[in-house]
Amino acid sequence: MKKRLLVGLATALFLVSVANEAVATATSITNGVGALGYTIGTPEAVPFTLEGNGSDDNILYVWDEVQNFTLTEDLFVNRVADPSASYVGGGPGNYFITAGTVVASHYVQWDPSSFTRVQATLNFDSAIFAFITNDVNLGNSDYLGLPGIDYGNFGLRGLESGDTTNFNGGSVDIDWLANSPGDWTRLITAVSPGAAPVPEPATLSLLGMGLAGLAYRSKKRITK
Ligand SMILES: [Ca+2]
Ligand SMILES: [Ca+2]
Ligand SMILES: [Ca+2]
Repeated sequence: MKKRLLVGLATALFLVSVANEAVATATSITNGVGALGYTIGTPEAVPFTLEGNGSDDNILYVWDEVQNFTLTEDLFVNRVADPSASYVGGGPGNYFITAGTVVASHYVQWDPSSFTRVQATLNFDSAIFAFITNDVNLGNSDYLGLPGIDYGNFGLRGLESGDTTNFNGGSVDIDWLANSPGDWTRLITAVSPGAAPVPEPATLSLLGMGLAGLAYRSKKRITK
């Protein structure tokens, strides 16, 4: 009776906690040179609006966005780790990750107060597929952003030709020079073992109905 209700509640809490772990797949930033700090997380508490030169803090940030999402349309990217991979379409200048691929998304921010170069190795718990580095593709992929962040529409947020991104499995070496506004990129990885997909509303409502049913039944038994 009450025990079953408690089991139901514990299951719900467990599922909610699994959902919260959906943002934990950037594992570390190593070999850092040039920044004042290296942070896995957002520059401000969510919700917030990103602005060019809004942080200007010389800290390199990496945060996780939508996790383990099945692409419903081709996702245009700029730099791919393996151009011959089965999930890659297009060619130089118009690469894309094909619809149906399951991806995890992450964002990188380097917003120094004056011309400053940062070097670092960004490490993830799954293979890196691609970087999205230009303004148009960034804007078109903001649906993969972390809910609660308005990614803004300021120009020159992407990378410039001298900014390097060297892929190595679940890690990437970056060497970026920026000033105003800075360098922002979206990094696409394979499905992440460290993150559960965010439960869909249908799953949540089913869960709610299940709990309501359990509560009703246990109440009924107690009344009896
Ligand atoms: Ca700046
Ligand atoms: Ca740059
Ligand atoms: Ca830039």
